[in-house]
Amino acid sequence: MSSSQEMPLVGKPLPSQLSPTCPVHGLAGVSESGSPQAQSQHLTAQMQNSLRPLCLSLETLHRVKSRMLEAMERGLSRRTHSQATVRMLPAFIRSTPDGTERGEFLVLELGDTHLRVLLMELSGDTDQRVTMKERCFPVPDAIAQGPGEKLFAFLATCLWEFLDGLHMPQTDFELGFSFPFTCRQTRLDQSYLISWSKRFQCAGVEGRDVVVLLQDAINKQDRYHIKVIAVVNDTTGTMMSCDASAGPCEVGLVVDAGTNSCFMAEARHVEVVEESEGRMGVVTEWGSFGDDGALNDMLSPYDLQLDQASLNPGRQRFEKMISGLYLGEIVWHILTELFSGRMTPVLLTKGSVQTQDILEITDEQVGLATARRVLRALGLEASDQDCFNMQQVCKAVCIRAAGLCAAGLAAIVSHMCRNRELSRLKTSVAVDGAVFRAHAKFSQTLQQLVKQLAPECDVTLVQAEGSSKGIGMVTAVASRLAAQRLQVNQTLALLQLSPAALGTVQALLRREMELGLKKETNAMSSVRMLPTYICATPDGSERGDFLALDLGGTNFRVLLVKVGSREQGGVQIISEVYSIPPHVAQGPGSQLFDHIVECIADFQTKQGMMGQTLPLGFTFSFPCQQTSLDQGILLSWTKGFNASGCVGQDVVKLLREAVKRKNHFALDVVAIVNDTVGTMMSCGYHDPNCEVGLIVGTGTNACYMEQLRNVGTLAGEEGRMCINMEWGAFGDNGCLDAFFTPFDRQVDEASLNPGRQRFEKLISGMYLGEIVRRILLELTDKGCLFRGRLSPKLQTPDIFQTKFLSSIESDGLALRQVCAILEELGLHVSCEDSVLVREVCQVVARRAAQLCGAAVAAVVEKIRENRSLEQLAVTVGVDGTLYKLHPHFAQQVQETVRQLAPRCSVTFLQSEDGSGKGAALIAAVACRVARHQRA
Ligand code: 0WK
Ligand code: BGC
Repeated sequence: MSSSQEMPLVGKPLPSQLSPTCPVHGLAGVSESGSPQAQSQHLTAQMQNSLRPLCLSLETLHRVKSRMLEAMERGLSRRTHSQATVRMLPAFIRSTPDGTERGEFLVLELGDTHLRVLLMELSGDTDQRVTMKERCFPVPDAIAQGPGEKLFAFLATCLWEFLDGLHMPQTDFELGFSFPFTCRQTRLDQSYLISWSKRFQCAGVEGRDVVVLLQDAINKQDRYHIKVIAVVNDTTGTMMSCDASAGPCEVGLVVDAGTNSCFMAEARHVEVVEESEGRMGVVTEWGSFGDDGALNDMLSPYDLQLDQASLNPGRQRFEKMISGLYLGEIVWHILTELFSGRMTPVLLTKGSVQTQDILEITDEQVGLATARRVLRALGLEASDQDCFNMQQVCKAVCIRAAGLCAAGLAAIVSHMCRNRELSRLKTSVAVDGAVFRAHAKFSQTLQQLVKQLAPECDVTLVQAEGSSKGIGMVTAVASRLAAQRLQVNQTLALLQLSPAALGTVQALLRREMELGLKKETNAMSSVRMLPTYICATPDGSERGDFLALDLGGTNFRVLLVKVGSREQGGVQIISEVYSIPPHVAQGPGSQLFDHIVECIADFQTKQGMMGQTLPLGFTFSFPCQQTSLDQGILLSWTKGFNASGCVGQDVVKLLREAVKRKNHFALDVVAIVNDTVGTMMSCGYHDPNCEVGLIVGTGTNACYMEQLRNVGTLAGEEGRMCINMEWGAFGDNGCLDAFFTPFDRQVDEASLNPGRQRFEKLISGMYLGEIVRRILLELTDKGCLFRGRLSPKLQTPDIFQTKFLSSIESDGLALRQVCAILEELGLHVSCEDSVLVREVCQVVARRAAQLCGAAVAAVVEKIRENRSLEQLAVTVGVDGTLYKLHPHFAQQVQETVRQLAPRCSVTFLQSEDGSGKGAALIAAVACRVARHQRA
């Protein structure tokens, strides 16, 4: 009962009190354009009293909207879902049509009175032609209220009859089933009936999966092979019937015998389902909104009377105020009040006023004539005033229904806008049902009120082309997604490694390590196991100032490293980052080393160190055969480097020659160090247990402390030697071929060094983005992505940077931002596309992390066995942008090591200062040793 203070009877009410649904004030007030006869009539006080309970102000509708929003949240939340009145049932619709759907699909649409069987053909070409053949079968009461088995047998028989009638050679079909009853759906093709409604009450179906019941009935013949791939609520069928060209249509609204709505929610907000990516169709089942009393303060006495007399008192409150099954009855209750003094047997009969009639009565042209006909049929001699009153009653009831619907719809679109973090939402809403079709003003009122109740949303109502087409589209989309998923699974399966496969990689690397360590077999191994002449890790007694260079990663750095006692603050570093342009990295070697010398000179100048000659540690992150600490023959370039005239040369000598050439200053190179070794030393300074160095950045590699007796390429039995494994080349001898996918081969063939660094090309930052790009090209080609449309940009090598993987996979990144990254690449991206691209990134990065983990497991197991230990505790010093910046990489590496080396407890220590510090510490150790030897 709306409160009197809301609706003054006389005088001009405040705008907020203006009730859009009140005949006196609202849109349906004294008919502006009605017939002249209507012009002369007016609302009596009695009429106003009868209609006032139906008057809902905009304020009230805002309240309905916010209560609907709360009820929706309760339905979406895992915690409150089971008690929620608005159940928010996931429909497992993950995508809307994208215009590439093609093929022939069967639809079974069970309506309140009829069953519609339909064959829909989609051309799948640009103009997406849709042809439909259909047939309707009336559903007798005996079927609607008989045993469930009979109902499904009836559905199957109608289907066969329909197909027989088409005389088609084809016998294989996919089918979508529209079952407009409250169901708990667990998959698109699995749905359990919760409760019947409208005129259906078949025994033995509630609680059962209606797809299984239908499929079993259909399988009782073998003329046709029909697979039920989707069960759809009529609202989702309505939503999906929108023409894709009308732009995104992500809401469906049905006001027919019953009422219901659905929309495409953000999957992460639908807590009752596992899926957290992309969208998920949700059927609100808003008919039961208010069953918890949320609408009690606006129920009219007529609503209460109707409910008490209904099949399900206290339930479907919202539906009983809006839908076609009840509008007629509400009017009937009002008429029995208005004409209480002139009662007739017919008027006393429940159900004597049809919704179809009252919808017609609201029509300005024919309404009054229909009112007269209906009142006569009720046994009343109707005056013009009676007909006018009847029309006002019908208008008030219908417009209130439209108002409540608008409040519900406003709640949905505001929810979507908020959850997509949009400032403005633009969407079409597909509407269908007898009330919409028969009452033009219903849509109009709805459209106007939604604008007022959800001003942040642009909503366009689109009259659905019958939900059958929509159900066909759901089936077609389901078929498309299933076919795409198959393609995607087949493509990505190549990159998914089982624990056994990872164990094989671990064993293969171990074998290569053993081959590499032995003098006789070193040349056969793809892992060169290079001695570094580092026999000890820092012991904290190092002191002095050192210069360090760090070449080979993302940046080239020059560092001044001051090593003092812990009291003096330990190690202090001043460094400068310089770039190595590609033309320098791939030009003449002399140019590269001259460039390095220029950078040193620039640094020394800036630090006021010109004229000082400090011992220098040179981190040179490429495979070098060392014969001493300060000599290293470059075996090959890797990553983006390919400077000429260097391979086979001692790079320390090349540096010294450049210093001479430039004659800027003198250099005292005391050590050349691989970045893995520098990283191990740098971390070892803080954790003496650190005996492994790992880099996963532009490139990848590892080193570890090996027992000298095992290093067959060097003399000596006692003590240990740090071995630079150069595992990037693991598999260059073909031992890993079984693990290379076509994408890996493509990346290798297009690289600067085909056939080499094969393991690195599966793992490191320089290549992951390119692997992803090639998979995206393949999936686009197969029509699984971007509607099969490639963008020139995406066809550009190396355009998909590895840093994209890290951002695309970061948990906090909404899909909208994934779309933004892809749109930057000139792609038209759907929500599903971004979900799939994220999946591809996840699979490629996970494989890289697991392979890296398998390799670390091989190394730590080697150390454990070297020392014949049951259990080994060891620290791995790590550096590299991929390991450090990718959101899941580090954890996936550690997980794999735990699985494959359970007898090693491995601590991963991220290096703070990079390997430049390690190089300086090595220089410090070298100087200390040299001092002792001189002493
Ligand atoms: C930082 C180290 C450097 C190493 C680099 C690797 O100081 O020696 O080469 O990490 O990571 P990237 O820069 O290639 O990602
Ligand atoms: C190089 C290694 C280096 C690794 C990490 C590889 O390409 O061959 O020497 O340690 O990249 O930077």
